Order: sequence, then structure tokens, then C-alpha cells
Amino acid sequence: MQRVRTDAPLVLQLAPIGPLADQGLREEFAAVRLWEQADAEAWLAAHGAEVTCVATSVRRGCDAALIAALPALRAISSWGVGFETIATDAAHARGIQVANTPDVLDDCVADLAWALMLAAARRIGAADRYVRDGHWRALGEFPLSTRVSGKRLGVLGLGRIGAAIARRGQGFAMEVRYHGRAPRPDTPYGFEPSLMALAEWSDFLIVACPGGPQTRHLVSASVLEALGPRGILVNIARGSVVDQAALIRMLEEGRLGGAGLDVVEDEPGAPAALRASDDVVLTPHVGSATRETREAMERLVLDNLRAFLRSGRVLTPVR
Ligand code: 8YV
Repeated sequence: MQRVRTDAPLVLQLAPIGPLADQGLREEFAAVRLWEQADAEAWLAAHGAEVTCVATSVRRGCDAALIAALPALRAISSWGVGFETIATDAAHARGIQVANTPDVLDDCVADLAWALMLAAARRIGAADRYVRDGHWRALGEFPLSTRVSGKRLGVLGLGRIGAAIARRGQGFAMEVRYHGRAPRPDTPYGFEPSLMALAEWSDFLIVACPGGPQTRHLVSASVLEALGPRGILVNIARGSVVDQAALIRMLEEGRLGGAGLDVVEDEPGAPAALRASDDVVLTPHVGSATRETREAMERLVLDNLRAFLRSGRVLTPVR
């Protein structure tokens, strides 16, 4: 795509983001679409030095090599609250601002965490299949499930999404505790100094911490063991946080009660062992995927660019 106004700052879009953001980037920012260039490498070699802003998503990311190829880059506006696919260290080392889309998705991701917890505990997926497959012939035949109300809810990562998950516990008369990098005395929930202690205490453990190398396989075989044969694991964060091989083994051996997973390792697609288990409820990484929230995320991508171009500061910087 050719730019019409050559005096405007050059915005480079790395991948499609969504209809609203894509339209805004095209019409308001005349963004160049890298994936549509016949030869992206050649385009970068010819024009990389003119790019001041990048628009991307957590799915597409922006790695250190690309940042190095854009010597005039000053801001990256990314769709998604996660930013593990963006080389933030390389960006910050050069004073490049990185913006993500926090806050606007908290409620929908928290809602889905609860939906998965309720579905896994009450065996909604299995019950739905039972009815659909024509097995509902007598009353009271479907196996008993697990109570949620009044139980113990453990949250790994009490950030914005974790706090929204915890708040919902009040409506179900649940006691809530959490583990994270530091206690949050501004909240009414109990802090557990170790994840093992939290898992031992919890009936339900919801993973809501960031992904990336620092949290890889934090939910290990021993943490799952501590959660126990009645315990239920929910993950709406990143598949990488859970040792998936251990999770599958524990489920197969009946050493974990069940799991509700919106994310898995090596997305897209889930391994056959998880798909085959009636103790597991699966969704295809759709925590933020409501019309309302996705629109708000797309708007924020544009608002961050607008704010940067107007004031030199993005609205929601990653620190
Ligand atoms: C998206 C997300 O649903 O914001 C994030 O970091 O993971 C979600 O909002 C996900 O990126 C879909 O692929």
C-alpha cells in the first residue's frame, strides 16, 4: 500500500488486528500493512528507517530483530493485555514506548474463568454431551458433581484480571486467597507466600498470571498434586504457565479432580488426551472474545497511537 501523506509519521501495521482497528489504522493513520508487501524484508530495508510507530497484537508480537530494523521507532501499540511476544526489553532500552490493552478485558476474562470453573465443577460439558447423545433416559443417572458455593478459591496472580476473578467469589460465598510476586494489602484476600501452600489450601485454583519465561511451568506436578484429586484447575492466562504433560498424567491417574482450560501449550489446538477427558472443559482462547470487549481493545490500540502522536505518551504503557 502506498501512503498518501508523506509528511505524516509512518505507522507500520504488522498483522491484521480486527475490523475496527484495521479500518482506523488504514483511514486515520494510513498505516503500511507489512504482511501485504510482496517482499517484507525488502520493504523493511527500503523504508524501515522511516517508521516511527508500530501497530501489532500479542498474537503477532514484535521481536528484537524487527525493532533493530526500525531505527526511528518510538512507540509500539499492541492489541492484547499480554505482551510476552513483544521484545519489551529491547524496546525500552531504546526508549521506545510499548502499549498494551489492559483493563478493558478484565471483566470478560474473569467471567470466562468463572464459567470454566462452574462448568468443570458441575460437569456441564459432559452433561451436555450426555443429553445430546440421547443417554438421558432415567432420572438421577448422571454422575454427581462438585459444589462451588462456599468453597475455597485460590488465585495465582492478583493483577487486574485476578482481582476481577476474586471479586466474583463474594457472590458465591467463597473464601479467596492468592499467591503472586508480592502481597496486596489493598485487597481483602489472604496472601499465601508459596504457590504450593495456595494449592494445598484451595478447592479451585485459577491461573491469572502473565505468561513468558518467568512463569513457565509454575503450576508443576507437585502443585497439581497439592491441589489434589478433588481439586479443579482453571487457566485463562497462558498455556505455558502449566506443566501440561503433568496435568494430563494427573488427570489420567485420577490425582486431579478436573480442569477448565481456555489456554493450552502449543496453541491452536488441544492434545487428544485433554479432548478425550470428561473431567476437562475446553475453550479456544476466548477470554476476551466478546463483541464489546474486542471492540474496546481495538479502540485502545488506536487511542494509544493517537495519544502518542498528540502528546508523545501512550495511554497504557507496559512498564
Ligand atoms: C486474546 C489475550 O483473547 O489479551 C490477551 O493477552 O490473550 C486475549 O485477549 C488472545 O490473544 C486471543 O488470541
